[in-house]
Amino acid sequence: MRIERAELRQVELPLVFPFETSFGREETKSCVLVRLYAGGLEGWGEAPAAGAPLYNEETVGTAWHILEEFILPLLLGRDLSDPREFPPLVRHLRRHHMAKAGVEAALWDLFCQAQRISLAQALGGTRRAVDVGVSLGIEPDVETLLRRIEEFLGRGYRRIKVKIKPGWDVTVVRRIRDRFGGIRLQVDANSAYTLAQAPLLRELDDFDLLLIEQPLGEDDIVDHAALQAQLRTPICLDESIVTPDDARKALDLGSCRVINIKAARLGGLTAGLQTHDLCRARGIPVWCGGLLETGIGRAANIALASLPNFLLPADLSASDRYFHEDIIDPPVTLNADGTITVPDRPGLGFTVNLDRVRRCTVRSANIPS
Ligand code: OSB
Ligand code: MG
Repeated sequence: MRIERAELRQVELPLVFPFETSFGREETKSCVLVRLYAGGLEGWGEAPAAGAPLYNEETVGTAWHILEEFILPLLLGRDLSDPREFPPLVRHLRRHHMAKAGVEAALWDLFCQAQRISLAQALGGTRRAVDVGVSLGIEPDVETLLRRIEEFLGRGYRRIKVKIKPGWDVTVVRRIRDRFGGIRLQVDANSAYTLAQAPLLRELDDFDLLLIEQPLGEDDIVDHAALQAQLRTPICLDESIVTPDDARKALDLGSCRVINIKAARLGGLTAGLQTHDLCRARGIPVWCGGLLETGIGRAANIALASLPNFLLPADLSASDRYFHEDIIDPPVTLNADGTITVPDRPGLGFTVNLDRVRRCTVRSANIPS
């Protein structure tokens, strides 16, 4: 399939409610959408870099620059016979994983449409529906967070993840357990602690959490190994795992017992698949993380989460948890049993609503222009 041309769009969608983590507060979702044209078809992908380099080093600005100046010029005019041919083409460009992942997702969408198969089928998915949860941010006070949790449990979510940071951790988790009993509960620190705070983190062992996500440095796997040796609760790494090889090293060191897979953080769906397979071979459960994706990025995550070793609920919620109006039709909805159905239509399995995409576009470019 010859990739003829591309369109980039920076979009901004107001969030239904602000999302605060240990690294900052977001009120608007920004990202770069990649649209590729080939053989009368078009494929869509999302580079979920945010406005500021807080979760990782990328931003919408860096993603745009790298896509426009480096990645797309390498791809356009080329004939590919499989999306897996893309990562080797851009391997010499260091990092910029989210920018690469946006293009790779659009390629998968194109190839799946051409073969008339769903993305889940192309990736080797085995589930018709995926178990999901909701990720809730830091709130001005604990009562507000408890009300949010109650609201989402009421909507049918059966796993709750809460963001923690020093000063918003053990007491908050205790209040959640006191109020809601034995719900499936996990926490995410986004690198807010140091190994010196191990005694405090050990207090979390009393609350039967599914896991503690990324307590220490975003580039660390050594201190995490020391911490895991002192904790009963499994550590799950997110930020620290940016390649499948990082996963191997972290598992060799004992830095974690669970891995959060975000294809965008790893540089694309192919690296996501490789990380999944590696963990599966070593008996390590994985789950699908999220980056507040629009429906375009979410659709790809749903397909990936249908693979067999995704054994814990995903950070994939219905469109209405994030946006008043998503940019895909139909929007993603939650089933009564707390799952999201994996679409079986060709490609992403949802239709991109061009009208809504246009309305939230703040910058666009055609390549070549
Ligand atoms: O660390 O998992 C994270 C959102 C933005 C950046 C980092 C993270 C998150 C989430 C939200 O936890 C997951 C989602 O619902 O998309
Ligand atoms: Mg995380």
